[in-house]
Amino acid sequence: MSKQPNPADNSQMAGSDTLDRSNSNAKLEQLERFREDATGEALTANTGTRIADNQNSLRGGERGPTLMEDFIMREKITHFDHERIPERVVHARGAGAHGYFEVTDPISDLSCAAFLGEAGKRTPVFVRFSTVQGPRGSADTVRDVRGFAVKFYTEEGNFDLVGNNMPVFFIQDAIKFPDFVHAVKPEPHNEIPTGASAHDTFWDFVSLTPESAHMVLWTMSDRAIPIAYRSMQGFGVHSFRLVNGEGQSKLVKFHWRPKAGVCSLVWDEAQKLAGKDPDFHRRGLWEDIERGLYPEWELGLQVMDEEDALSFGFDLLDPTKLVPEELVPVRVVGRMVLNRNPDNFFAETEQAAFHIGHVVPGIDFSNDPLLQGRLFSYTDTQLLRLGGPNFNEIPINRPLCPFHNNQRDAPHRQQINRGRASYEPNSIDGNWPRETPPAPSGGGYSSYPEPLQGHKVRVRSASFGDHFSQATLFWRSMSETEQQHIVDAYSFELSKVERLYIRERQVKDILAHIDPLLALRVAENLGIDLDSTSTPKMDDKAEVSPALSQMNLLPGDILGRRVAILLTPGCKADEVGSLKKMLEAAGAVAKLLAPSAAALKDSDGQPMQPDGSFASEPSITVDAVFVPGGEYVLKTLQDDGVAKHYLLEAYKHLKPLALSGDAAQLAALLGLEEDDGMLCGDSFDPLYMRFETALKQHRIWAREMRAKSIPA
Ligand code: HDE
Repeated sequence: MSKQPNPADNSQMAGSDTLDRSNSNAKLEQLERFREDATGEALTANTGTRIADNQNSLRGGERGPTLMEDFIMREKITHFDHERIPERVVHARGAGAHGYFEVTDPISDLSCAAFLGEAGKRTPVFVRFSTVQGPRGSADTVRDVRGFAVKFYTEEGNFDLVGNNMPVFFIQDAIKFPDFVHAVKPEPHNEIPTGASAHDTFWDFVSLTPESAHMVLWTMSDRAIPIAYRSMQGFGVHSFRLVNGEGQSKLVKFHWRPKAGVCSLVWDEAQKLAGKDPDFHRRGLWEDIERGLYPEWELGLQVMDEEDALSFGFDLLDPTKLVPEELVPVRVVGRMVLNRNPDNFFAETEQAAFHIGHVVPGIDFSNDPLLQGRLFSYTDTQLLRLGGPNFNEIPINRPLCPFHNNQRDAPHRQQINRGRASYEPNSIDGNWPRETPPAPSGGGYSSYPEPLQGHKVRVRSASFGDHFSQATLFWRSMSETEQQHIVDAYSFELSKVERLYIRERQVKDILAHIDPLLALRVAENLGIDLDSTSTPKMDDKAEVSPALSQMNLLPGDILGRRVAILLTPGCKADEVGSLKKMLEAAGAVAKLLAPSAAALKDSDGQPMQPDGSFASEPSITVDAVFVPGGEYVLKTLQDDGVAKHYLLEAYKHLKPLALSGDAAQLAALLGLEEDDGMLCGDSFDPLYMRFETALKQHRIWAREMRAKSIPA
């Protein structure tokens, strides 16, 4: 294979945010020679023969049969017939983007990984976000865990951090994964439901599997309905191992912290989006990157001594446990910016093959039994999905650093290996390619020499035995609003379970052990009798972890927020202009919407072209709504059912709404009570200031009770 430029050379990497994008992309393209652009090129067969007619197949006579001889038509249709590959068995639905990782606090004290060792060093990354349950064509906004998989193309090889947006998992041992996945997937007899866990087999399994209690609580929380990929935290989940140049090792948990804060949809909104814009998350990611509003995360580490593996009151090897940040603070070591959309979904996002076993010197594994099983699964699944063992040669998967070995042949081999010896040791080719001594002197990978002892057994360590304490911690750390959403989610999901004994088991055997009040509230909604003597007593002094509540993780700015500006004939041109300017200056996206997609005349008599209509860009696709004043604003909107629904729905979903000038009369008309986010005003500047403050809060939670009476 030809030598590629070293990806660790920062000058080659996706440039700084301020660099001209096309310039930095051109540099990357030098690295990625496999990208193809057919502009200006002739249409050819795969063998290069130029095609004269791509409209008609070869026929025996104008009205006669098509001839077998038509190699052009046959090649084209054969290729088409084979276009699909098996979708991922889990995480089938996803979207990806390119970007870079930059070190802010080098950690050579902890790891000899070169890509983490120097401040300012940049490494290209490809990230794929996904849902777990649904197939490739399913909706983005369903209640589910999100995959958060990052491939770092480091100078020492690829490192894949294949994580989720929740810090724990449903099971403790890989051998249970097929059971769990079979239970959550659509039911086998009718393949229903798509993209949902609200069905009997899922709740049957989890109610019989207490180790899932903590993670199920996370999936019933707002974390399972993120507003955007850019607003999700990411977690490596397992304890991994870092090894430094002296061979010293520490256990580590990886964290991604979003600059955009952690924000979620509300459930009604998530459900409606699944129908009106099933691509909501992938569209948001794509559009933000095209607009230059690059999603960004900090990479943080929680570092623990191996001797402390059991000293926190749980086992660091147990993937159903998190390490509270109040116990071990997160050390931020770098940042990741996504700044380039893929050129081709299939070639990049669909063919990306992540593997928890893709590591570089300085990063190693722990004995977490879930992690250990994953080390087998990911290569195995790619063999089927990508059709053989050469998937590392597919452009999106190949390292940007050189790679050479004696592996040969197999389907779809891309490399043409020169030389006579494909074994080692050899004397015919000078014994090349050769081993490298271990890091740090040589840089060869050597596994941490962890001492092992014990009998060959199939047992679960007793230190994995407490399934409820951390679920309780999570529940108690939630704000009242978040707790209410969790109660609503359990009640919704369990009410879809047909078998009443499964509902009851989940409430009595699981929820009651997390918190009696949680159990009581869900039981009440389901009409289940909970004998208070059967619910365990809880310790009232149970601890809380403020870092777990997303109410404490708001961004403090409005970057990337989408604001609908509802235009009406005669709307005030100066207000619309100022609003657009101020929102864009703050990094928000202003969407001009009108009763139809046609241009209308503003207060100056000038045509104003909307970006879309009230119907084409429904309120569920935006974060807030502003109605500028204008001569006909009241008349136009009060007679327009779609517009009224727009405002009512935005109000119901607790979004900031501003009604300026004459538009303010709509509030009384629609029964929208003024509050911290339902704002009316005659004077634009103060109204805008209040609006922006409300937008920073993301939702007006205090409105939630009142909004329940809104039918939209
Ligand atoms: Fe995965 N997982 N997983 N998983 N996983 C896959 O690999 C598996 C687990 C995660 O965007 C598969 O290429 C087993 C935990 C993500 O392409 C498969 C177990 C976490 C993605 C697989 C787990 C994950 C996958 C399916 C239990 C969070 C999508 C397609 C031992 C830390 C990656 C594929 C992408 C994908 C197996 C548990 C994250 C079948 C056996 C825990 C983000 O190999």
